[in-house]
Amino acid sequence: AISGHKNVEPQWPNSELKSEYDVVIIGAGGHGLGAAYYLAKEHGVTNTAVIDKGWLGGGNTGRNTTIIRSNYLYDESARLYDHAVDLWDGLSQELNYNVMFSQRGVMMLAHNVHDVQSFKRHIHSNRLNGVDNVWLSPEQAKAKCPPLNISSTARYPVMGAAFQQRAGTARHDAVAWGYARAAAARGVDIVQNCPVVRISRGADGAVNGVETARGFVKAKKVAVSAAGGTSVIMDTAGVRLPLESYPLQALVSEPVKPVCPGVVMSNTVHAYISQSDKGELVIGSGTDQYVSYSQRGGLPLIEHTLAAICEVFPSFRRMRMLRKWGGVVDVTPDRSPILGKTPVGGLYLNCGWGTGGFKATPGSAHVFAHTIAKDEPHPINAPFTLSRFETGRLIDEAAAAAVAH
Ligand code: PYC
Repeated sequence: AISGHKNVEPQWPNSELKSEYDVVIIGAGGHGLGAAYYLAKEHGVTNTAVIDKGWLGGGNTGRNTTIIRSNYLYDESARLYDHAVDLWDGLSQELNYNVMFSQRGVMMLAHNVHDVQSFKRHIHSNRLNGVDNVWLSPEQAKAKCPPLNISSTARYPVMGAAFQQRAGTARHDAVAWGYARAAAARGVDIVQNCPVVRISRGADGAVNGVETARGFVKAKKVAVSAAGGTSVIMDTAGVRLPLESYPLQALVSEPVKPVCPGVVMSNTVHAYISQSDKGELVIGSGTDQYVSYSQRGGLPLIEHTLAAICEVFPSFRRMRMLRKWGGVVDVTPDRSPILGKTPVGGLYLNCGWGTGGFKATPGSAHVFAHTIAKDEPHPINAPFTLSRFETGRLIDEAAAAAVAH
């Protein structure tokens, strides 16, 4: 939209699609644009197109609640998500674009004995992996977020919380725009409103291009970073994936003065909240319980979320909600991403992030670029293979994934 306004310099050109590229990336969200940026910057690969069926950042990058954290249970995940936190810290300088990364802390509330045990297990595991995460008493939790109801008679009593200080939020659009501008400056073509309808394979079985709404484009390598649309586009290359796509909804309230300093997640009741720099309460829900590719969800889900928010933060009961939206999250059976090579030569896959995609953006993009450039995984994404669903070496992060999905 910005580039359509009068007297505003476009921040990146709206490129014409060429007939041939070294790399075509499907999906112009943060992950795809970031991969194009790191391919150019760190591997010298600049003959790249990032193609999107809609507008840049219009998928899950622009439709999430911007939570960033790395307090996952297993070593593999801690390395991956903490690599992302390390890159978030410094991304504004790296891109010369203010992505408003704010390490305001993420607090996960424990409402029952199971939560207490599970979060303490995560804290111990995180410490062994060098990931900061500490246990807070109910009083310490309230000191960090005064509107929190810690009464022992509350419907959802707060028995303590896990708190990661290095975690926080960033400005979602700015992440896409920053990577887009920086990638375009290094020669990457960004092509919007151009659906890819088929991934094409040659006689040797390897990819040789993509069929788009604007014609065929030859490519030596094709990388898919298409979130909820992944299974449909990968099917055209003959690759079936263990993915299900679900709507995930969020909503914002009218703006108020600062009242909620950090991010508070209540995984048990499927509600999480933070306050944007504009003052709006940003509230997220669990996934709808049916598969769908629609970027909206059912009202009962957000009614449930708001009912939970009102119990946990009674002073928010009279807030009015302004807008709601939905993204489409692609979910694997172990709630960890698939990030690496595929059985098809020259075809690379970045998907299955469920509710965890935004927080991973720079780390995922960085190791995905390495994988594409070198045709082998970076040590950090090596465990996140597609083949783990055949071998059984799963990375089960269902408990760390925060909300039911
Ligand atoms: O931080 O895992 C998360 C999360 C879940 C839903 C939205 N963010």
